[in-house]
Amino acid sequence: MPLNRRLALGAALLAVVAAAAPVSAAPAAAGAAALVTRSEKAAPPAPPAADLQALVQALRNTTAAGAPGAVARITGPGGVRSRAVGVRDRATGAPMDAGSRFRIGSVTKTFSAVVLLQLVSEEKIRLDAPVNRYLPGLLPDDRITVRHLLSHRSGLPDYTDAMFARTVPGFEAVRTKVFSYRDLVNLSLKEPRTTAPGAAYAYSNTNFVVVGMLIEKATGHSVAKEYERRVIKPLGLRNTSYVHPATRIEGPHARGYLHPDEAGAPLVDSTEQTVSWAQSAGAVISDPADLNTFTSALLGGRLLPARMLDAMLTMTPADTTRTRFYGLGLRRYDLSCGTSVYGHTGTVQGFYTYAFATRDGRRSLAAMANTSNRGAANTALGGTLEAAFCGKLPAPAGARGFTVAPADADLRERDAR
Ligand code: REX
Repeated sequence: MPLNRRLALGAALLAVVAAAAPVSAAPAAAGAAALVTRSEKAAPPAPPAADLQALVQALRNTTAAGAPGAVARITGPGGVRSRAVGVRDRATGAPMDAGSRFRIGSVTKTFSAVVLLQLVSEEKIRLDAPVNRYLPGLLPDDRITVRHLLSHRSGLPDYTDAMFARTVPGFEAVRTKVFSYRDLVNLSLKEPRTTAPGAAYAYSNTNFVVVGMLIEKATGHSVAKEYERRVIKPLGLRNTSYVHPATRIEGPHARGYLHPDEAGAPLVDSTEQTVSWAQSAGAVISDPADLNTFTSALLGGRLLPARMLDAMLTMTPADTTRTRFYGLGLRRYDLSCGTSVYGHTGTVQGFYTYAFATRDGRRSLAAMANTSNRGAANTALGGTLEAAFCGKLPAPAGARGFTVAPADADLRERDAR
């Protein structure tokens, strides 16, 4: 075997050993099925150059699949590149552009996880302590820990499954509502738990509603204030805000369009809503530049001490393809070229989002389509990851490969139930 290959193999073996250590030292980390499949610390090879034509193709595929518009922005050592197709406002015909704000949905979970892990590093909260230690009597099981919430292993059911079983009526019923966190937890507790604490990954918005409660309890401040002082201000994110329960998106923004369940029914303009149904699980507003800054800073180690970032990066499989993983408020996608990217996806009515960066934070991608309840458009938007980090054209719809693994697997799993 050539020397360079032997060295690479040796490094890979060391990496496996290094990765295994924190798991055995912290068995509560993620339950019985916990698996760290590779070292998140080893320096990976630089990913292939981004392909801008492929990026535009992925965006066109997204509009062909039913999104009025789509946009992507890449930052990296090569500079900033952004591309947009279609419209951000169907009424005025205004073109989509990279300066538009939008609702980032569950990318909010990464913001909430960062704040919570800062509180852990300040010793205000312990990752493996029961949630009920901080919020006495809130949860029906003292074995549910803070880490279970952040890794979607609490077994707390997702109240949004019932809430949005019928897409447009479900949305219209909550669009101007203001829920307390406790209202949302109570909705969840009406249903049977999905797993025993720690037993398995099961994506649930309830987990990050409770994370919001923990943040407010430990700091005595609103999550809005903590996002502001711990993330938004330090990173200078000028177009990022948490305005719950205000319904408008201030400043230049894309309008969001929800696909009804009924084939052929007209799109519903869903731009204005409280997003009270999601709050700390999904109500942040941002733009592509700020999302690039956020994911690059996070993976670059500028938001959390190394120990906390390592905890966030301890991944377990999140689907059967073994290309999708979940850490603490953070996803990992393994792309077709071998590059792994870290970040989150988001879905709120009218908006699909991807915000990912390489392990070293040097390259990041933010992509958005101003539609939702249209899985094909979300999957097509996921093709921007292949373009940005693998330099590859996305596989055509229906082909075997990365892009056919549903980009919204968590939503589809739940829709199928
Ligand atoms: C709720 C329904 C979607 C959306 C949801 N969003 O749970 C959270 C999120 C905040 O972003 N999660 C995704 C609606 C999975 C993520 O982490 O990427 N769908 C829509 C329906 C289906 O109403 N009946 O598509 O707009």
